[in-house]
Amino acid sequence: MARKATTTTEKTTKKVTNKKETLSTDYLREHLESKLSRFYGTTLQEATKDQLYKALLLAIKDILSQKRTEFKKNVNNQRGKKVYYLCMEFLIGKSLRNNIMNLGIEKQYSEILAEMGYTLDELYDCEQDPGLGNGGLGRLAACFMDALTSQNYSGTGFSILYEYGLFKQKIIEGDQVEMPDTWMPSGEPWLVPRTDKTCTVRFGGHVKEEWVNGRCEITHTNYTEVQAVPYDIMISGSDSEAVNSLRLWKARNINAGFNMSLFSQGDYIHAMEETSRAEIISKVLYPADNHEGGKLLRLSQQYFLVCASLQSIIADHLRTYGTLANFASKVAIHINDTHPALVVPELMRILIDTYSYTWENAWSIVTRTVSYTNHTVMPEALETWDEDLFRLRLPRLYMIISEINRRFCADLWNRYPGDWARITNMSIMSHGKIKMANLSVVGSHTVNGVSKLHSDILTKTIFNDFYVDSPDKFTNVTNGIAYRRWLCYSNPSLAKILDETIGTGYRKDAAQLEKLLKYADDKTVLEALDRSKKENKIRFSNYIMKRNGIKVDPDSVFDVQIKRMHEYKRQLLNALHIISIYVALKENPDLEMTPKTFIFGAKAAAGYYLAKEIIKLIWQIGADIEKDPKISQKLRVIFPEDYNVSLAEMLIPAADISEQISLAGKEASGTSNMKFMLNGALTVGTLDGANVEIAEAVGNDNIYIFGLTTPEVEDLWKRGYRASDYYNANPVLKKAVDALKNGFNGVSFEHLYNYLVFGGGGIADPYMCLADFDSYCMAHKQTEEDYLDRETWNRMSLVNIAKSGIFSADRSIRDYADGIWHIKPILEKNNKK
Ligand code: 26Q
Repeated sequence: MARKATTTTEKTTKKVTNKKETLSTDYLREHLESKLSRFYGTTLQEATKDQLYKALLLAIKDILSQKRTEFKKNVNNQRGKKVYYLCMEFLIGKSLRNNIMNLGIEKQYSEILAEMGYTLDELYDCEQDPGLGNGGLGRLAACFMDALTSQNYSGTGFSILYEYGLFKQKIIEGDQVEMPDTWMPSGEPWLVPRTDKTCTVRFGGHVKEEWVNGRCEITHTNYTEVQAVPYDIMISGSDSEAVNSLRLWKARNINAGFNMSLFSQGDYIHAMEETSRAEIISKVLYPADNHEGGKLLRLSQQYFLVCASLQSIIADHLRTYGTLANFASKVAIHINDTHPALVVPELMRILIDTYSYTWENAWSIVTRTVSYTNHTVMPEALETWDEDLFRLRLPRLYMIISEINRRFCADLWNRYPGDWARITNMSIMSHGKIKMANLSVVGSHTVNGVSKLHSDILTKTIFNDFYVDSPDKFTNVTNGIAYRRWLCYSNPSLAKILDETIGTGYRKDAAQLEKLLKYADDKTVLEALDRSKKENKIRFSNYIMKRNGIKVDPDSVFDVQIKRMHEYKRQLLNALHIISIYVALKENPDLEMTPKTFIFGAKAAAGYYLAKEIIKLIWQIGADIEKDPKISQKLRVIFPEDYNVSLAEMLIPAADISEQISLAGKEASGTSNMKFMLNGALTVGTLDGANVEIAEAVGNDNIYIFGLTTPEVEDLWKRGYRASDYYNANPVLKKAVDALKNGFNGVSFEHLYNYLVFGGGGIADPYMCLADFDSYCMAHKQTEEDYLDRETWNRMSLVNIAKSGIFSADRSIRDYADGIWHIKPILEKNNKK
């Protein structure tokens, strides 16, 4: 179906509007042709797939950019309050499909590409997955940008343009090997460089305070300056007027690449060194997750993000209002975990040193502007900085934090005289460390946890003293997910069933998913769900064969655990259960069971030895089973390497069982639990994080809850946990744990055996896998029974889908907007309701 060649000059004179109805197939074809001709000197007929991909991307960027101009006009006219979301990670995943779907123009593009013999899916495959985040926290930030934009809020994300995102994972004979992630070539076209908005960030040097005419003048000398260059990614919303930006900062040497004076003196090496020193700040994402780093470069990254973002926020505010007097009523700054907590002292510095505010007035602005989300209660993940290191790198901020702390402690002393324990616990600086969580609480007007249980634990444990002091500061906002991405776009077969059964209203309003409950006894709908799951399992099997060369049987039960590898998430408990099945099958190869495929996806922080050992264990169990043709008919374990957002998008729709098995009290929320539920998988989980709310929503008949509760864990911990008691009391468990000594596929895991039973140096089995083993196995037994009754299983699956609406990020964002940021959606110019 060849079409006539077009001319090679850009023909687009027509303005792209933000109205969907004007984006006709003919118009978009012409628009795409103009991109091909202008940038590649080619035509639709002659373009290669790669040229088509790039031209399509440019076309979408054009549409977004026009929409963005319109939206910005409305934002400025309405002078509403704006929110700025600061986060060291934004795990956005691929953008092309999401933008096309959000803009509602997939049908038009499918038609155009079909004329060329291509499908949209083929072009989506050209995009790489940018890994600008580690896991849950970064993905949450991305889901929140989507929800903000889809609901017409004005919000900007700020982060770092890491040249290398999270490492690519290779697994070689069970060993994780980290490879650099060069995401830029295919991701770069989304970036809009805003070199006109470049600013500078200062590190180190000496600070002098001088009293001149009754005010304290600050002079900062001998500092090093680094440029921060912004690159914007436009964020589309679904069926909305808004286009927001994610602004990513790239570090650049102040001499724009090279010190010419050193260069002309022939000192090439030093000229290069100077450049790399500055630019190293945005080189690479720290691959830690729920684990403290404490490295100087990480501190530099945090300050770099904060300093550049605040300059951008203030410049924007001054452009509109010409004053900072109304700053707190027009600006909300949110810090996602403590990583951007330097916003508090940095905003103080700017207000006092640059704009001559008094301490009291500056503090009032800061504490009315900043809010903070905590994502963990685990002590090893709570950031602290060594005071000496901090003072050298950020001398002025050190002075300001000291003064914040001095005033704060003096106030505490007035109100709790003599209560040293309380004051030490609440102070921002103690024992030579700066405690970032305390700085965040003190400098924010609101602090929230990310699930009901987590928010409750915060006020009862790590922030209890703060809570007693100011209870109104603390609140909960349960996490949510961009459900259109995680259902409508990544699971089209389920979306089609929903469209046909309950209408399309749920695509705008997730609460309408509940309409599905009416069909809980409708055999046609239940069977359609069953077929859709099967289709997705086949789709995943084909995908994983192509991606990793792994063969899976779509007729087996898909039991999935995908998340960062961490002791507290207890992939080891899952492994012990698999070993127990394996042992049973070895004893009786004719044992009747529905074939099961256990699927894992996980990266371990590069320096986290135990996590890497657990990857190896699971991989070797899988390899060992493969050697037995009979057993591997019934039991398989696969560990596809390099788990990322794109893999999740294929795997979650195909899952039958969702493993959410962290030790109660440890997982702040979890968000994959919500994605699985939305896609009809049934949860085997502990009462931890958002699992508690999932159980509440679906009822105990539609979820497999097992294990100790948070108070039981605490109680057992206090009484003295002895893993060996469980080991000795349960022969099935004992056999599974003992099997670690002989190992799998010729590799012994005796150290893991020791870790579980004796504890090498520390307490044995610190995350209580052995205590929960028995009830975990019982939960699994129940799933096996229920799975055989297809109607019951499908009904449970239906209830999970129907009840997942509350876990939409749209709801989370409305909670933040109404309860914390106090912002309102931007109304269309002619639609002021
Ligand atoms: C800290 C210091 C130095 C280097 C790295 C870090 C660091 C980096 C990332 C510490 C923590 C993180 C990420 C934490 C995270 O992803 N937490 C998860 O957040 C999700 C969203 O709220 C929750 O659903 C998960 O329960 C929580 O584990």
